[in-house]
Amino acid sequence: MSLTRFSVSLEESLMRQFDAKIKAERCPTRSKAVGDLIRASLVKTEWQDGEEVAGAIVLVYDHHTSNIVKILTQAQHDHHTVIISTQHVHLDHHNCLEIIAVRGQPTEIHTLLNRLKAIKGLKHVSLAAGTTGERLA
Ligand code: NI
Repeated sequence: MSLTRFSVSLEESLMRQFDAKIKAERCPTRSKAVGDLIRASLVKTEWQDGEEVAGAIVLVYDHHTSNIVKILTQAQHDHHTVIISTQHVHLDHHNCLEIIAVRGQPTEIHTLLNRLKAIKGLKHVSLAAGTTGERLA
């Protein structure tokens, strides 16, 4: 991978804030931190532009909640085209963690996400909006 140098002009206060942030996050260099920001921005654009993307939906729920397992299974079957796999972890006697790996069009993934968010009894629903990596250096 060839590297290119470029210079950036920023307000001093913004640069100080950025340096404090990357120090706190133990990022080794400014170059790595800037590269990460650029990649995150490109991934965000992939989601906005309707490119094929990948990610994970995380759910936490009490499996004793009436019909919730049945409702979740039905929702996942209805959106099977964007679901790669589902991992179910029994956290304790009551709580389950489910990680749904997704790949496909952002609109279809958001349709699934919104359907899951509408289910009563879920304690947590979140999306890690990732990338297939195909369009990123
Ligand atoms: Ni469970």
